[in-house]
Amino acid sequence: MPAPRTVLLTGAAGGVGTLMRNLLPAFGYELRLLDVRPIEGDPDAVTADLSDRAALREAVRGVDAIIHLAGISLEAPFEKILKANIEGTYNLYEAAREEGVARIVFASSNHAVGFTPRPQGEDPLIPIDTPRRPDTFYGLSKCFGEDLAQLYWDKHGLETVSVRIGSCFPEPTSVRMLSVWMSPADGARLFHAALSAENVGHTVVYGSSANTRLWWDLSSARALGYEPRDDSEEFAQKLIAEQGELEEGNIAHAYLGGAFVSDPPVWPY
Ligand code: NAI
Ligand code: 15L
Repeated sequence: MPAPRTVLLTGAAGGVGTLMRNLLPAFGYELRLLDVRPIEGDPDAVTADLSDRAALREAVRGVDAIIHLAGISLEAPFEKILKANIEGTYNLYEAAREEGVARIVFASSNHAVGFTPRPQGEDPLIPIDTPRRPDTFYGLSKCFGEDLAQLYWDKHGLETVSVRIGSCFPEPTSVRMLSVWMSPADGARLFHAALSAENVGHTVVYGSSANTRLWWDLSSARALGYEPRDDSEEFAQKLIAEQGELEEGNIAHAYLGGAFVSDPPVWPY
C-alpha cells in the first residue's frame, strides 16, 4: 500500500480525537474529520452519525485510510452499544469496502481483554494473543470490531491495525493507569506506525507508552515501527501518595480492565 496521506478521523470531537487532530498533521497527514457532534473551527468537518450509511460513504470517498475512534467509549446499555459500536463499526467497514479504502486503524480497547488477571510480581507480560475476556458490553463491542477487521481482511483484503488502547489522556489519573497509560505523543507515534507500516493484514497491538509498570507486551506494536518514548513513572510518586498501591484483594485492582469488571463500573478506573 502506498503511504497514506489523506486520513478520515472518526470521533474527532472526542478526547482522543481532539488530541490526534492536533498531533497527526505533523506526520504529514491531511485529516478529514467526522463526528456526530459539530467540530468548532473546522467548517469542512463532517457532522454525521455512524448509522447514516450514505453520509459515511461520502465521508470515506477518496481517503487513503481511516482512524476509527467514533463510538461509545465507556460501558452503556447493550442497545446503545449495539447501535453505535457494533452496527456503527459495521457501517463504516462497509463504506470503506465499497469505496476501496485500503486500511483502517481501529480503536479497540484493553477492555476486550479486561477480565485477564493483571500480572503480579515476576509474572510475564500479557501477550497479544491472550484469550479475549471482555469486561463489559463495551469491551464485547471491541471484540466484535477486532473480529470484523479480521473478516474484512480475510474476505476483502481491507487491512486493519486494531489498537487495544490502554488509557490515552494527557496524564495518568489513577495508579492503574501507571501501567496502561498511552501518552498523547506516543499515541500519535503509534497511529502513525499503524498507518504507514507495510503489509499489516490484520494486526492487533496494545496501545501504551513504555511504562515502567507495563502489564502487556508491546512487541506487535514495535514490529510496526512504533517506538514509544514516554513512561508514566514520573507521575507515580504523586498518584501513589494520593491513592495508595494496588491492593490484591480489591477486585478493581485484580484485572487488566480495572473497575470496568465491577457491576456497575465505578471510577477510578
Ligand atoms: P470520547 O467519548 O471522548 O469520543 C468518542 C467520540 O465519538 C465523541 O466525540 C462522540 O461524539 C463520537 N460518537 C459517539 N457515537 C457516535 C456515532 N454514533 N456517530 C458518530 N460519532 C459518534 O472517547 P475517547 O476517549 O476519545 O475514545 C476514542 C476511541 O478510543 C473510542 O472508540 C474508545 O472506545 C477508544 N478508546 C479510548 C481510550 C482512552 O483512553 N481514551 C482507551 C481505549 C479505547
Ligand atoms: C477505555 O476503553 C475508555 O474508552 C477510556 O475512557 C478509559 O476508561 C480506558 O479504557 C481505561 O481503561 O482507562
